[in-house]
Amino acid sequence: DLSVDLGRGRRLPNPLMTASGCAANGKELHRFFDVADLGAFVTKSVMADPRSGRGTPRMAETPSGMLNSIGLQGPGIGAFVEEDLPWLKSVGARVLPSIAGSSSREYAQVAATLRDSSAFDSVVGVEVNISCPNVANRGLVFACDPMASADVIGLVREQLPREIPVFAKLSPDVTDITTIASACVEAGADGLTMINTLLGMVIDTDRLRPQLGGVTGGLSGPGIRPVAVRAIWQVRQAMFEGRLPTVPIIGVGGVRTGRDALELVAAGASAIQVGTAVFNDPSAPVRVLRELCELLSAKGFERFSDAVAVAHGR
Ligand code: RRO
Repeated sequence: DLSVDLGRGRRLPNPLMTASGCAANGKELHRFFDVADLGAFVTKSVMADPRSGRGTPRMAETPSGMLNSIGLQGPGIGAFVEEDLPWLKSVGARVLPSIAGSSSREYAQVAATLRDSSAFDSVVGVEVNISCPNVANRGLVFACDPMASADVIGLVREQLPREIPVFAKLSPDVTDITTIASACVEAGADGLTMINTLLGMVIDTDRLRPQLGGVTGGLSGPGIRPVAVRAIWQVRQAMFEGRLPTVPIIGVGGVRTGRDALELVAAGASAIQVGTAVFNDPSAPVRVLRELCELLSAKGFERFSDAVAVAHGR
């Protein structure tokens, strides 16, 4: 049994998802596998208006993974609900849209537009991205400040029907991730997605200038997996100790194989997102699901949920 409880009575058939930003609106990946086979499809964070993002170059490869300074490029929520969401619905995907804003009002506006859209019945939850590293103030104005995070989450929660779980996507670039996690859950988040990219920078040693147009960027891929494992572990531990209510954690960060996924699951993740790995292997999300399944059976787990947080030994 691979099914996953997302909260608010919402169950997914399996724990594998795309990670926001790495699969745009789904059409690219649907050429390689059926996106309806995933537990959920997570779309690129969408804001109120269309945005072209930061100047190029805005991607760099490093030995530890990929650095991006995209800067929230996107079609805006209007085009998203008119084109992208209906297309995802037409192919039978369960959609977890990621939303963003530059103020809590903008987040609320985006959530309300989503709620009122004709294809909203394909939405299984909403991921609130409070941690984009590539906007003014590094986007971390929300993710680093418990009150600002709570404000955004509370306003978004108010816009959405009861049966839609709200996930807060957290940044690893904070002093104490459990404080932010706790503020989000108290404000109404039904779950947490950990982690967004880790702030980094690359210098071109020929030109002796920053390699990315945006100077700094978000690091994703294998190098951040131990950071994701640590963040998930710390927040799950805080839940065990009653420092915050127990809610589902979606794990994301450098997962390329079923074994990588199991590491995040053992730390406390109830679902797994695969992002950067799709650039090398577009079918990575379904391959990881297959590998995870085989690994769980080989280890004698009858239900996926029995493996969640197993490394805590409780
Ligand atoms: O668009 C981006 O630059 C971006 C976003 Br919204 C995010 O949440 N994380 C990231 O690494 N890049």
